[in-house]
Amino acid sequence: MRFDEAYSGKVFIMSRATEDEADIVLYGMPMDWTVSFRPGSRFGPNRIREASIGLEEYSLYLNKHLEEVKYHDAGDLLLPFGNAARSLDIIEGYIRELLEKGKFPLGLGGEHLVTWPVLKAMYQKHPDLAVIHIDAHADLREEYEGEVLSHSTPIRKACELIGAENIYSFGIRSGMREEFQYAKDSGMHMSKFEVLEPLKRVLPKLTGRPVYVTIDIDVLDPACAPGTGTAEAGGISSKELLASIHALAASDLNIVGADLVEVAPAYDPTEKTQIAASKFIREMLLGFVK
Ligand SMILES: [Mn+2]
Repeated sequence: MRFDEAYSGKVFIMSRATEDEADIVLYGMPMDWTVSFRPGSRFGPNRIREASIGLEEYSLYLNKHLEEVKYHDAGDLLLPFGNAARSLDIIEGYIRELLEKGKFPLGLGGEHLVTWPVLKAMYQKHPDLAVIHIDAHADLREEYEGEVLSHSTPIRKACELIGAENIYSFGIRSGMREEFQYAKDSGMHMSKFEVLEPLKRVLPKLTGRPVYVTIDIDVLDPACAPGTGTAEAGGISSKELLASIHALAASDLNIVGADLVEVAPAYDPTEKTQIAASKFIREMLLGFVK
């Protein structure tokens, strides 16, 4: 059993019935077992699906309707609670299969460590991969309390695997002094505090490159997205994140996969975090696959 049957039946609006019919596969990675502060992002994917019921199927920004893109919501992967290593193996194996079938993977987190196995599979398929990482946190730790499989390490691991010069981080406003020193010394790109303007400056450099886009919802100010495990004051607006997604959609990048992670619904009784997240997912579905 690959998908969690307890959650089956909830799908993002206008999902096609089968994977065969789809160019894009939306899938959940309900893992939150390595978080350093507040858990709960395992419930993110389904709350985002529920919130999608309130969305218009038409995007005024992109002048495009969800009918025009073929995607299938596969549900949440069944992951073994508490076992990070095996969970990551399951995710990596699943992404390899999707890539072999020529599908565009669009992932819903879960904690940010889930992006690491996705990147491993992506890099195997695309040796010239670049990564656009939008987040409040650098995620450049080597380990957390001795644990290398932590939600604070995925971007460090990505730098080591695919080359720091191929990693582009935006919106970063939190991390250890050592992480910022590493960012400087390693040759990666890091834009602190801002997202849209530095992103627009970088995009022409990445023309034609295969690019994976990973967005941590906590890049937003907690006023826009309180429903996340490690909220950080001083973030960007939902309007700026939408504009950034649209800048990516309008670019000449070859976007080959994406994810949105760290929605933890229990900390947001207003549900605005997952409501915003469902809109970002709609725009990614409509804009990222040409
Ligand atoms: Mn983060």
